[in-house]
Amino acid sequence: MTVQYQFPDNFWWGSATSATQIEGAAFEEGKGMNIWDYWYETEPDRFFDGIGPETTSDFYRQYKEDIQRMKDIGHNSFRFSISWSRLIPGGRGEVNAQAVDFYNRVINELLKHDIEPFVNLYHFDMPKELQDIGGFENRQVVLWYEAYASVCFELFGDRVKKWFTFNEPIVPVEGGYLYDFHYPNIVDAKKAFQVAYHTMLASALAIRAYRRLDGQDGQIGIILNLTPSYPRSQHPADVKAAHTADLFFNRSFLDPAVLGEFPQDLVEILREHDHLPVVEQEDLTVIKENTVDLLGVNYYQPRRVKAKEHTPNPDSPFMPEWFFDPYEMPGRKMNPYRGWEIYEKGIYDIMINLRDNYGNIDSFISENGMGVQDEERFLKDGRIEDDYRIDFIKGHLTWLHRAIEEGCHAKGYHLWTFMDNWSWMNAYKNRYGFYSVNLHTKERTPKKSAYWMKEVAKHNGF
Ligand code: BGP
Repeated sequence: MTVQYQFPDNFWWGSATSATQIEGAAFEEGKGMNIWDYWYETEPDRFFDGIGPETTSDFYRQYKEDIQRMKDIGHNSFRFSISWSRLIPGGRGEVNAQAVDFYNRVINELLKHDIEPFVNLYHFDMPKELQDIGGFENRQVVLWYEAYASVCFELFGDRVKKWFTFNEPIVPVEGGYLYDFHYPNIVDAKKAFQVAYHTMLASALAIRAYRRLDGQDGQIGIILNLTPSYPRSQHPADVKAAHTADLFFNRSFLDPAVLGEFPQDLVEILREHDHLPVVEQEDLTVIKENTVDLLGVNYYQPRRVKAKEHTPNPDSPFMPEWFFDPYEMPGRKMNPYRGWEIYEKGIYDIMINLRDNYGNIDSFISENGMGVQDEERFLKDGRIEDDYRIDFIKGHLTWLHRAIEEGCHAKGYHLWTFMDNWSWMNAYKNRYGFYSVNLHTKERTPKKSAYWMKEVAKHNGF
């Protein structure tokens, strides 16, 4: 294989997953209930084909073989999340010994195969008991999260050296408090901003706890889904719309995580519309002093906007969409299954922005991937020929490579995801994995992209 795009030494090749989406054993071995288990139990019809989080690829039992499969395709790193409600069933209080044992076995197995564990503490899965008292709306839950994070560092931090406080903290805010696609499906912008703010406080408190503990010498960061915000035109009204969308959807989390403060323009907008969250003064010092070492970037699609066509009715509920309209750019390339735009250069624009405006912080692509419906259509001689996925990855890696050549500190690329897994509302509708999974037999089969990735990892490029 001739290598045209050579990546820096020790580049992280791997994939990302989350507990609820892969573990299974949702009601077993001492695990407590989280909001997904609960929502499925009470409203199963909300989920595609009525399939809930107890039907997964069963990583809980097959982790050993799966880690061998990771090794087979050249992974040197792998992200999974700890399920808060598995480790501490009620969200606070007693630790579940079976969970400790499970995560120890996973970590040790990864290390045995020279695959570095990247451990995320929270992937949309609030313990149900804590959601009942308001979830992250409630300041007390922030402190229980900090306690949970500390337990994880103490139990596993001797071997885990890459930690992440949250995956995509904006998603539970959007889904749960603004747009009604995640539990607790409330639509209330004031609550949304409170939850967002408390999440960033929780992240900073966990980082502080990590740094205060003896013997913790790894890196700690956060994983954000960044959606570069592009205006329809260079007309000042369009540019302003894109700037405001960027404030709400990217900088609201990126600035406090990396720079230690919230963007002043955003604070002004919220103040003007009486939507500032309740803040205790000393929190801002905690946030200032506990910024991340490492940033995971999940990149799927950009956000295209234009100036508002109609002034919003001041009596309607306050929403970020008061400041811009979505713009469907003619001719844009789409993933028709997921309905997301594919714009490879977005990955480069994100990296350049991090280089120029965020101190060129160490980062990596922590998720990028292509969900495809009815993938069995591409089955040939027992294997899914997912050339579209290879092209998708190549396109993004080409731009990532260029960003690195231009001095960006991008350290790795993780695909979403390792094997087809359960997804929040969509269950098994869209498949993303390097491995396909037969939901009935749980049998895993490498797709063409898995073989391709093996070569990429081996040559550290393509
Ligand atoms: C990200 C999440 C993942 C994953 C992925 C694909 O936002 O971090 O958990 O699910 O998106 O999205 P979906 O599964 O909704 O197609």
